[in-house]
Parts: sequence; C-alpha cells; structure tokens
Amino acid sequence: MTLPLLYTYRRCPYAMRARMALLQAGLPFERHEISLRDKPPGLLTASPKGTVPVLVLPDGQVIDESWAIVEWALTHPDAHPAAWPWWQRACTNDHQTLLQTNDGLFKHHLDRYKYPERFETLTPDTREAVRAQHRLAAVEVLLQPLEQRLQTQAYLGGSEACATDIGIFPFVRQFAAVDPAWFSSLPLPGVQAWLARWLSSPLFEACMKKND
Ligand SMILES: N[C@@H](CCC(=O)N[C@@H](CS)C(=O)NCC(=O)O)C(=O)O
Repeated sequence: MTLPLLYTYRRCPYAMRARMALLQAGLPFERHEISLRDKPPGLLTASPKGTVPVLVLPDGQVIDESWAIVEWALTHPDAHPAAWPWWQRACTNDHQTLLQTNDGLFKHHLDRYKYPERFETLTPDTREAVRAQHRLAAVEVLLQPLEQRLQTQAYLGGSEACATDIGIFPFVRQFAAVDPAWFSSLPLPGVQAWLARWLSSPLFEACMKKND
C-alpha cells in the first residue's frame, strides 16, 4: 500500500504540528526527513516554494501548508474518532485569531529574539537591547493572551486538547528554549504548566522520534 509521504524537518515547529496531527489521527504515513540546506528534488517538484512540511498523497495531491495538513489529518474519514473533536474545538474565531497571531506577530518577534543578527546589523550592545525588546513584545502579543486562558483550563481546547494547542505549542517551546531560566521566571504559570504538559506527552515524544 502506498502511504502519504510527509517531507519534514525534525526541529521545524510547522512540521511538528503536522506530525502531531497525523499521529493523533492515527493515519499511517512515511516521513522523509530533509536537510533545509540540501532539499531533495522530490520536495521541490511537489512544492516549488521549498518549505516543509509538505504532504504528498498517494493520488498525487500535494498539501504544502502545515495548518492545511492538520485539517486534512484531523478531518480524514479514516482518522481515529478522537481526532475530529480536536479539529472542531479549534474552529472558533478566537482560536483562529490566536493561530494567526502565533504564525504572524509572535513568529516575527521569536525570530528576532532568537537570531537578531539575521535581520539587522548590530553591535554587541544593541544586539541585547533588540533581543530584549522582541522577547517582551512576544510575551505581550501571544503569551499573555494564552495565560488568560490557561489559568483556568489545562488546554486551549478546554479540559481536552485541540488543534490550536498543537498548532501553537511548538513555537512556544522554541521561545522558551532560547533562555529557559528567563522563561521560567515569567509570571506565566498557566503557560509554563501547559508547555511542560506537552513536552512530556506521548504525542510529542512520538512526533520527535527519529526515523530508523
Ligand atoms: N507557512 C508555512 C511555513 C513553513 C516554513 O516556513 N517552514 C520552514 C522550516 S521551519 C521552511 O521550510 N523554511 C524554508 C527554508 O528554510 O529554506 C507552513 O505553515 O507550512
């Protein structure tokens, strides 16, 4: 049987959300782990824009946006029954806004916090000031709104997780990992507990498993 083929990059947060959705749906798929510096011709033929994740279906259909892969997996007729509620709970305006903020403004500040020199020519002094400015902006734009929700509920989906959780968690993980001590010192207990819950989840463990 030919399986859907996922071009993926292990540490990419967009690829993580796609892998987690496919695993949650229980749909079998093949993983092709790529190098971003040496993209395989099969990936570029399927999707010339050259980003991952890309899912190539057995009938040749190509899905080359991570959130579209999440939707495809969680709404698939053969998906595990636990998958559909994950998608349904994410279909509110509030969740769409959170996701847009994550992929837009939060990602903008995250990139500049993590790699400031990629975006501006900086002296060692200005570098730290720019990083501090972007990390605070990232907290304001996304982590505080998440905190408001996660103080009273375990997941963004409520008492159960949903697609928005796996859509956003990999980016918050990346943000926290830049300076874990600083992240732990923030007055964001709900977000910190939520992140810890996802990091120790079997779903995340399966998503990060290396190919044989
Ligand atoms: N909007 C895309 C963004 C995907 C994306 O930017 N992925 C990064 C890796 S994390 C990538 O492939 N970048 C291309 C490169 O670095 O050459 C999606 O949601 O799938």
